Formats: sequence, structure tokens, C-alpha cells
Amino acid sequence: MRIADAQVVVTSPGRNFVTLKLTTDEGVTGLGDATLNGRELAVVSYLTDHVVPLLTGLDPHRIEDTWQYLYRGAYWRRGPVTMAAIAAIAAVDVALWDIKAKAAGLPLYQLLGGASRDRLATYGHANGRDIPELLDSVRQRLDEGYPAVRVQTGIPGLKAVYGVHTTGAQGERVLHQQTRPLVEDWDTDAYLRHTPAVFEAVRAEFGAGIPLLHDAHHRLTPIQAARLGKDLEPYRPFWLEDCTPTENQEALRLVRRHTTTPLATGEVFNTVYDYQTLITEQLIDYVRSAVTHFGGVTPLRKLFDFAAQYQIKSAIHGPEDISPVGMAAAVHLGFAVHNFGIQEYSGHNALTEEVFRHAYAFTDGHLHPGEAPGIGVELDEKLAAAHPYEQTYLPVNRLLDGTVHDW
Ligand code: CS2
Ligand code: MG
Repeated sequence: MRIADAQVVVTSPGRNFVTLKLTTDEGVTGLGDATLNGRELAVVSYLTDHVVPLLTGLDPHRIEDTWQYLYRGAYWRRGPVTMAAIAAIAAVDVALWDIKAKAAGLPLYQLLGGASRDRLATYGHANGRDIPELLDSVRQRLDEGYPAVRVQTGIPGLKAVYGVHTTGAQGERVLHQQTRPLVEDWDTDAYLRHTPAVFEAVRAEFGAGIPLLHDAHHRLTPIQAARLGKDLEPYRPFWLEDCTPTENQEALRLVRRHTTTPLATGEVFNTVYDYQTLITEQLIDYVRSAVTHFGGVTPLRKLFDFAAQYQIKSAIHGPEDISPVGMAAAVHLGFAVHNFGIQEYSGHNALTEEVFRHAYAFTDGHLHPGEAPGIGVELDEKLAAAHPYEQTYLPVNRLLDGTVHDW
């Protein structure tokens, strides 16, 4: 069997997705997600101009070798185009696993060691501009069956904050489709004062039993993160995510010294070296990388096995900007690895579900990969073509004095 064709499909069924479709000379196809939210076209170019020309004629069964060929063969790494390169390599990797599993007539998880559980526990996003709106949103997620909920709210005095949907004049949710980044505002002190009150209100309303997660989204200094972790301890969070920009891995040594609140990070990481200190010094409890942004199933499985030696668990990134192709790969991998922790799952809008028909199923707050051969996703190319790319940016965050801050 040889790779005969490679297509890069860009579609925007409500938000942009970049998908790689490989076709072998025996007609077996494979899909991979290459979506990098807000910088999609960089990956399209990396794939189209630099990777696709190398793929035709390769043996699709040589997944490890192809990964090494594309990663080491580029020479340049962990630098200016890393995330685009890694997302591109991830798409090839997942498409090759899809092909291999389809050729074997098996769902991908069977090639990864088989099922280690019957279903995957998930967490959903609850948010509100204020605490009453958040409580309603938590109730909705619990009614949908989510066993765990991430809580995010607006901050008194701030007009637009991460995780709280910006609504348009008609109250519609403003997505990221616009020609310039939305500008959000931030006041760390107000946030640090407000967040414990949010947890207190959610605990008072829903009790101590529900796992509550929170994402600080890279915004705190280490000592501020330590403060928040400590202040949330009475409410026993499931985790505090991205509490400080963890490119500075040593920062979490200080946080760890002050709080027992579990820590999660890694959605913006792209190689194991980004985690090395965090894992070997037990500075985190969950690794957050997505298949798409960590180079594919091949390297992410290795990361989970490394993390397992330190009792650190998986928590694959799963917001709506991970396409159903990336989500399918995540569910297969999460189903097979022993140190599964939890799976983030925001779901996708109806049109996206039509463009990417998938075998994985979300039932009573849990995911199952399904038994379809491969990753179990079919791309409706005609419908995809009917929704072309739309310029989009992630928001930019500024402090009240106008200084740019982490978003
Ligand atoms: C967030 C993401 O889900 C999360 O944990 O950090 O929604 C993140 O903001 C987006 O993926 C950025 O594209
Ligand atoms: Mg996050």
C-alpha cells in the first residue's frame, strides 16, 4: 500500500477547521486534524507547501518512521513555526493511524492496546457574566449529564473576560470570526478577590460532590497562582488549569510549595520537553495536550506513558476548536491508555456535526469511541466546501492601563 493523494480541506461550519485527507493506492482514506485556532492558514501553508509534496509514495503503515521523518527531517524545531509544523505532522500521524486501523478493520483504540475502560468521563464548560448566570449554566451541564464542570465567570467591573461568551446586540454568541481580535480587559486583583466567592456560591448551590475545574488561562504570576490555589482549597477544586504561563516550568515549584490544589497544564505545549521538569518534579497532576497540537497520537501516547511513571493523568484538550477529527483521535487514545484522567468535551454545532460525521458518542456525560474501523470520522467534502475559511483571531487581553496581558 502507498499514499497516492493528500488533500488539505479548510472549512468553516461556524468556526475554522483544517483537515488533512490521505488516500492510498488501494482507496483507503485517512483523516487528520490540523486546526490551530487563530493561525489556521500558517498550518495550511506548512502542510500544502512543505509536507504534502513529501507524502505521495510513502508506505502509510510506517507511522513512527513517517513521524520521525517529518519531525527530525525538518531540522528546524521548537521555534518559529513549531505549532504549525506540529499541527501539520499531527494531521499526517492521525490520518496514518486512521488508514492503518481501517486496513485492519478495527477501531483505532484496538491498535493502541484495546479498551482500558468502558467509557470516558468528561467535563463541560459552565460560564456566566455573573454568579446567578453561572449557576444556571452549571445546572444545564449537570442536567446534560456531565460528571464534572469547569466554572468561569465575568469579573465585576470588567466588560469582557475569557470563558464568558461575548454576546452580540441580539444576544447571540459572538464567536471568534472577525477581522481583528476582540479586546478583552483584565484586573488580576479583582479576579483573585472574586474567584473564591464564585466557588463558594457554586458549592453552596450544588454541594461538595461535584468536581469543579477552573482555568486561569496563563494570567497569574507564580505567587498570585499560589494565592488562588490556597484560597480555593476549602472548595476542593478538581484542578486549577494554566495558573501561570508554564513555559517557565520552574514557576510551578513555588505554586506547589503553597497549595494542594491539583494543577493542570499543557494545551499550548507541543513537545515532551515542555513538560520535562513539570513531570519529573511532580509539579502537575494532569497533562492537557491535544492530539492535534502535540504532533499526533504517536507522540501523545509516549507522553502519557512518561507521565504515568509519576502518577500524572491525561486530560486531553477538547474545546470546540478541536475538530471532531481531533476529538475522535482523543477519545480512542483516552479509551486505551491506563492513566486516563478526564476528557474535556464542549461538543460542536449541528453544522460541524454534519460536515464531520463521527462514530464517537456522548451519552450521559461520557464518551465512547464507537466500533467503526479507524478513528470513525467521515468528512462531507461537498458540505465542507460550502463553508469556506473566514478570517478569525483569538481575543487579545489588556490590563486596565492598556498593557497587553496573557489571554
Ligand atoms: C481553553 C481553550 O478549553 C480550554 O481549556 O483554554 O478553550 C482555549 O481558550 C482555546 O482552545 C484557544 O483556542
Ligand atoms: Mg485551558
